[in-house]
Amino acid sequence: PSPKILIKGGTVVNAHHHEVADVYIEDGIIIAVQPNINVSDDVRVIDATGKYVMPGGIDPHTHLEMEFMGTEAIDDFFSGQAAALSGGTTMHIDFVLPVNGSLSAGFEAYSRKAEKSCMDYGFHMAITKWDDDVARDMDIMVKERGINSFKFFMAYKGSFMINDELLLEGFKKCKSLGALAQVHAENGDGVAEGQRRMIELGIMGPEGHALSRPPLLEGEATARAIRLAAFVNTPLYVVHVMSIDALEEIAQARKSGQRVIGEPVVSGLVLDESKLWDPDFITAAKYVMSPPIRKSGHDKALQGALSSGILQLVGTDHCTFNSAQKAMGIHDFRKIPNGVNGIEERMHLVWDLMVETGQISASDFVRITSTACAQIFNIYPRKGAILTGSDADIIILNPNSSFQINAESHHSRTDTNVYEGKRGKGKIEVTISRGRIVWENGELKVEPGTGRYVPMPPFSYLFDGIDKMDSAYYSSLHAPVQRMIKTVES
Ligand code: DUC
Ligand code: ZN
Ligand code: ZN
Ligand code: ZN
Repeated sequence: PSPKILIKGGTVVNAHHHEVADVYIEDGIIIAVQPNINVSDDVRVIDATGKYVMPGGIDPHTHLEMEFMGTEAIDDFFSGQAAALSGGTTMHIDFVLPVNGSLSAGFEAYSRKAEKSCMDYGFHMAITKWDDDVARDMDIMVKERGINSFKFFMAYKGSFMINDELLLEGFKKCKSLGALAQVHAENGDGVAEGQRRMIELGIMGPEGHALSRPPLLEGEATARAIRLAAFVNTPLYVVHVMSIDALEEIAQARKSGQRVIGEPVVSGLVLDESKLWDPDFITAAKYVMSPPIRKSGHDKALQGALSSGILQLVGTDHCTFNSAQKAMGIHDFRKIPNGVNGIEERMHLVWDLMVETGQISASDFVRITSTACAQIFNIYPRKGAILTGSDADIIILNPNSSFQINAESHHSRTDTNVYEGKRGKGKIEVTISRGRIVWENGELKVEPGTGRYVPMPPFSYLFDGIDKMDSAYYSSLHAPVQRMIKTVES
């Protein structure tokens, strides 16, 4: 049984409001949020005076123990989650990969991997091919397994990549199920061509990674996915927006009224590509992820888009490989396993980068690190809020303390950290996961098997009224075509 806890005197921050109040927790649930709550002696009291009490972070984009590029991501559902909790993230949504093309088998495999979980988690699912079995399994995933989002890879030619025909089929299916379509937006054929060019030029090092897949390939795929989603009239979620090119497509689509969501990741907000030119291979290779970390300037633009609301929430794409794994690509950048860390660092880095600099408020911080994710994936207000009845996933941040990041002291299993040496203001001193204090005084208290699967129901607000848009689309067609559509539909 989880203890009774009273968090006293902190500033309770939600996305919609903040106030000085106490928070009382029992059995993993928030029982009361109000000033001056009195409790009996058996209640653990935490003094949060002068500190921020906020919903735990939700990372919408992780890859724990993913089989990828001939190896497996080194953080599993226990180590990755332990790292997350030490950095104030109390839930993540991981991407299930199909097994031998089967979504059901993929779901079973990931459910087994996740049995050792120490915090709550949900699943998206990747769609890597198209046939009747996949379409039927999508129904089962949505109706019986709690999955309401499907990701399509427009890159990774020869493995995950799908073509426009499949993208259209997939988008239509998503729409019929009330599930959100997500895209990894890079032009995979363009990337293959870019890689050939590098090899011809004899550029085999990590810098070849950035040079072979420039922002314009991300912009092209983002634009294509947005237009195909408009054609099907279904909402679209663009994962890891890394460039101004992609950002501008999203901004334009949103301006025209299209329901497009854009997710930058911490590496794209904080880092720039110069590290890929480091003469030491491992130092450079640890920054290899896709889409690549861009030139300085893209980071600032992404920050601005986040503060102005063009982009809505921050993920990480946490997908860690150690130095030995990164060394698989020592003679050929195409073989460097793609991925960077971030699940542990996201909350601290975003606070320091965005709130400390005055780009956003504390309430905005809660929105982009937690609430928006819960709303988009339809688990709000169980998650993403400090409200009576919500799960007690809570962090306490001391704005006057500071953090420092290095591989030696982090909790991830990987032996490097792309944020090595970074310091900043704001320190997450306490993390509470469904009513259990799991991070306090710099100490983790986690147990495998305590995390729960959070099913995500379809039909979020993103779909409400979207068929009215259908009529707008139909009415823009010529009258005879409209009559034909009506005949076919009736
Ligand atoms: N990009 C990465 O860097 N890693 C995992 C998958 C992806 O698309
Ligand atoms: Zn207020
Ligand atoms: Zn991706
Ligand atoms: Zn990813």
